[in-house]
Amino acid sequence: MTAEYQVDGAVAVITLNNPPVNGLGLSTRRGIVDGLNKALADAAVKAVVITGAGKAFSGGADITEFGKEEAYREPHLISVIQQLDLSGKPTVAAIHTVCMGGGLELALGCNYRVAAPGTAVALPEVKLGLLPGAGGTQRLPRVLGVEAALNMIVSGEAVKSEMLAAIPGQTLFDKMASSAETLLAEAKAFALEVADRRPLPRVRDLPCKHPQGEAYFQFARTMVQGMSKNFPAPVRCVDAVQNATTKKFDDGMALERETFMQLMMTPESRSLRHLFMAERAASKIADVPSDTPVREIRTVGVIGAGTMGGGISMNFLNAGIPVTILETKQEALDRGVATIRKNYEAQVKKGKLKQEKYEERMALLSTTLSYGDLKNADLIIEAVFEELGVKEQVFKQLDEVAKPGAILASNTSTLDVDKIAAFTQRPQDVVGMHFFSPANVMKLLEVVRGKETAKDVLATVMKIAKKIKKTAVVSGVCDGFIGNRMIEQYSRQAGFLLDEGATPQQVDRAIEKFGFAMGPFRMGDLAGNDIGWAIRKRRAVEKPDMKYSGTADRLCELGRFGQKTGAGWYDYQAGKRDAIPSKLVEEMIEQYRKDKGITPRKISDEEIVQRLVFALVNEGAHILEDGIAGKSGDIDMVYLTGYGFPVWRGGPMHYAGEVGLFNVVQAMNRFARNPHDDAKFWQPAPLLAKLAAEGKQFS
Ligand code: T1G
Repeated sequence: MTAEYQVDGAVAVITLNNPPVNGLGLSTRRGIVDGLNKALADAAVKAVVITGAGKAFSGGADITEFGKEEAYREPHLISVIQQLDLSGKPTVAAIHTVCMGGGLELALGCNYRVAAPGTAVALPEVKLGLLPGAGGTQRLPRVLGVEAALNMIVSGEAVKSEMLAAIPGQTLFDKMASSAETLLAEAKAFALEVADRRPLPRVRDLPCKHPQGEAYFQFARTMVQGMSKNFPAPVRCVDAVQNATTKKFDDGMALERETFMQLMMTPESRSLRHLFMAERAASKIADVPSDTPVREIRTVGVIGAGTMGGGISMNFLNAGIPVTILETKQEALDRGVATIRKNYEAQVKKGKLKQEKYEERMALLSTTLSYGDLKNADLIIEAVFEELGVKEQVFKQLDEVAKPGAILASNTSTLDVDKIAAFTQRPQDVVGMHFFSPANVMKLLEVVRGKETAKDVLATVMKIAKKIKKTAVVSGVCDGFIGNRMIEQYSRQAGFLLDEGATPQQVDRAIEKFGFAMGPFRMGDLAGNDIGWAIRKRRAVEKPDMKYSGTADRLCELGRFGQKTGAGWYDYQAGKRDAIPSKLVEEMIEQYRKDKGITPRKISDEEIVQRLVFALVNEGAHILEDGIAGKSGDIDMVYLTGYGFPVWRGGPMHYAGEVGLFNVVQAMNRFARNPHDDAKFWQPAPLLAKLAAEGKQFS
């Protein structure tokens, strides 16, 4: 069992030992009960200390058990805590490092709690679309006070143990240890001190009141509802904590349990649990062992001080890593540095960045016009003009000057990383690092693995991505990698919907109601419609049979590139970003339909959403078949962190599973029969058809 028992004099010690964070899986739960029974049966034992081995007291329920039958096998965590409640000998939780979710609930079931400073304490269940399901909503308010407890439960955020110990009147911690190193000894000594104290103090016996109960909870409920309209769990947390102040303990517990089981079954919680696992799984690469040695990244070079180069540089400066930016002209360097300064100054003005932090970061930045100054850089990222010839110049120079073992990365979003690698004598050190604009804001980083890219290069880039707070997803080499390859099909469908009778605002409204941050036409106006225009021109040469609506080209021929030209799919007033439906664009679309002999029809929002989202799903399935993405969860992470897909729907591939792949395929068959659509595209990808036929999901 993954909980050890030993006796030290009159104190028994139960040590949770289920690496990496002592998740309360079945074997751990059994180990606790087993240890408790031994302690109760041993007359020499006067008190029991429970603590955690390694880097956590406990990270809570074992998320690797979610969805498995072990999670539902007795002893449930609630049953374990009931044994603590019924214990005839004092139990002391010795808490350190991480004490979260069920781990905190376990500690709350003990008679006493001794904490080391610096311990991250949280009830993060709400982030999984749940609420604490083992008494957290009933016990935490009893020891921390209703308002502090409710804040922790609704936010799910971690609070340091010493902050909680400072809350007036708190009885969460009976004693603060002087350090994590001395915690166990101090907890044992404390256990001996209280060994004979009776009655044993139980959190459940404490009163729980709020002086203006009704009014306070009404206010809390209104606030929480306003902030979490797409998530049911937060407001249920408010109900549960209110129950702690109005109902008997056992009744409050029963209601908490009932709510927990209900929330477990919600699509929102399934999405959040899926994304919690997908985010952690994304950093694992099937054929790159997690103990692959990584290269040290002490200094970074960035080629290009444009929008991307500047944004990329800020990521490393923010992580305290020195950056040297190289440009070909001094004024380009000056412009780039001025933009970085402006971005930081804006954050300082908003109070998001301290002045001294800003100065610290700028002190890490240097600039140069000479490649020779990059000779010591451990990682060099080029962010120059998106044209193969220009990339060739850059990588040939880098090959000359970069030190052996330096990682050479390209920020390309559409070019072939293998071709770029072939410009050097060291293709094994070349990788794609595709940042998304604005690079210092967007969390997504597509790590493009060339066929020669070395495994330790990948492991290094995945590690440095975590350090600069990016969600890194590995992509193989293909046109558009993962995100842009899928968004191209999504955009094609958006164009066909206009041909067939929808307006840009109807399409945007429908998909934004579904939950996207921004519809395809507002997105085009923001990013620039000329980007798609250039890609379609390339397509016309490379893939002449790839069908598009002609409306986007006509829009660009009118010079309506979007916000940057003051008009795009929508009209804009000077200096404003509000998208105003454009009569001129609607007439252009109507004329296009006439030219094509298309009689417009009324298109439902449901069809709009299905065609846009299932286009992502079908292309995503092809991407999985081609091995461009290793896991469907990776594709979901790309869409969540790079394209504004609604979190509560879990990403396109997860969402397809929620709809049912059978139903997705049926819808695609309907779309294939539409003469104005692209029947060839709507042939279900073989992987999708296979899974649908077997009644399975992508993950
Ligand atoms: N169970 C099992 N494994 C876990 C885990 C957990 N609860 N939490 C993290 N891991 C794994 C993670 O997958 C990774 O594995 C490794 O630990 C390091 O994680 C009844 C039902 C604890 C603060 O939501 O917030 O209790 O990749 O990279 O940055 O009310 O993980 O190494 O193989 O994040 O140091 C509530 C979620 C569950 C805590 C550590 N608990 N975890 O952060 O490392 S629901 C949570 C975290 C519950 C009860 C309900 C963080 C962390 P691998 P990491 P980290």
